[in-house]
Amino acid sequence: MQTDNFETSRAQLAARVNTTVNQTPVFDIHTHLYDPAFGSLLLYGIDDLLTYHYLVAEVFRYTEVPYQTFWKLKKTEQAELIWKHLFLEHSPISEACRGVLTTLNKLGLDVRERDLPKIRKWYAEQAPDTFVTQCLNTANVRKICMTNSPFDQIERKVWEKGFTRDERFVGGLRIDPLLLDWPAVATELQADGHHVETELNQKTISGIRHFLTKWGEKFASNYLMVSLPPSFSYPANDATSNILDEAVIPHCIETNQPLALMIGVKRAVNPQLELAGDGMGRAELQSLENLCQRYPKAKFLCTVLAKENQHELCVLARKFPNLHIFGCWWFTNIPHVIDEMTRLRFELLGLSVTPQHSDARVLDQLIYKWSHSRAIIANILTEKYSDLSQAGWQVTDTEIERDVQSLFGGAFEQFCQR
Ligand code: RAT
Ligand code: ZN
Repeated sequence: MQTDNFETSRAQLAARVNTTVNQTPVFDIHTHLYDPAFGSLLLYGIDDLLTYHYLVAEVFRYTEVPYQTFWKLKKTEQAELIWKHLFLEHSPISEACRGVLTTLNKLGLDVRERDLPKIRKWYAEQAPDTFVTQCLNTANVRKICMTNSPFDQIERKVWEKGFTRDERFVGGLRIDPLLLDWPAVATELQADGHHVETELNQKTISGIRHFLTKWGEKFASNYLMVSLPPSFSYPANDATSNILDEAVIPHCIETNQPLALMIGVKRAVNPQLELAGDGMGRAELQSLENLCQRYPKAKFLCTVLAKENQHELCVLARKFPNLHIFGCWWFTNIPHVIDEMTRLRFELLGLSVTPQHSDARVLDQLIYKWSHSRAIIANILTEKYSDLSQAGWQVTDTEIERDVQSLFGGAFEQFCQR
């Protein structure tokens, strides 16, 4: 009898939590999506969904088509090859494959038919302007942070020309080449009108600061970001540490913007796979500890790629209020790892984290990435609230709403404003 009561109240609690998690709009703090004013840079539709680099890596598990031949194919032909191998010849159980199906299904398409031409036809009938809103509404996303790079020539042209911004798409300043490719990148800063030399002297540092100010203002950036290799080491006697100390961190403190460190990517492990060819490795988080300790006035956002680094990262965040951890990044964005990481974070940090971002590169991906993550987050939250009820603490609907808002962007916004 008592078990029955417990089951009933647990089911009711799960229903309340699910409703709130599904109805709370999210601020997606790291994506590769663009404001619709960027035109063709904002990818959407079935061919972009199918040629997502996560799926390109997977198709080469099955096909013997040479890399060069694949890259010479038109996007539609690549998509057909991926559809054939990953969806028709094998059941599409990987997370990236399943994501395509969740997306189509939630957009109202019948995936049972396995009919690619019909799916294409449906997409061709959608009006691009309303499709953006349809995707955001279906995914229940209120705001999206872009990844804006002053080193991307195509993107730069749009910024230089100017456009009316869609307020749902906010800026983020990406600086990988500045931190990882000095002095090669100095010529790009010079061409952009900044007085820098290859030597990191005072003149160069002020030129770099000028560059950061210019693009940060143009993008109205919310934060600065960089992806770093597992070998990232700080402090070190190298250009990366020097530029961090002299330019990037002072700029972040002065403009009250966090610096997002995404640590653990090994670029071009298989260059033939192009964008799909990056790998990963375990990072050495002592460097992050050194940064948080040396710069209590700077704010750091961090996500790490290796599963093995997640526990250590949570413990670091317990030590440093200037560190906010976010997202299940890239190879960790698979259900069993999201489940494990989210539990780890909640149990060590309570609600002072941003458990997920989408990393979407194709607009429609917002739908599956958030739907899959919401289900896992709701399940864990239910379990945690249920544990509290065993101690006599009954969470109210208002408290659930407050907590979910915080997880879905509220805590991040507060951290940025601090
Ligand atoms: O998840 C991805 O799509 C990766 O290719 C990367 O873009 C990564 O998220 C990054 O921002 O470096
Ligand atoms: Zn990314």
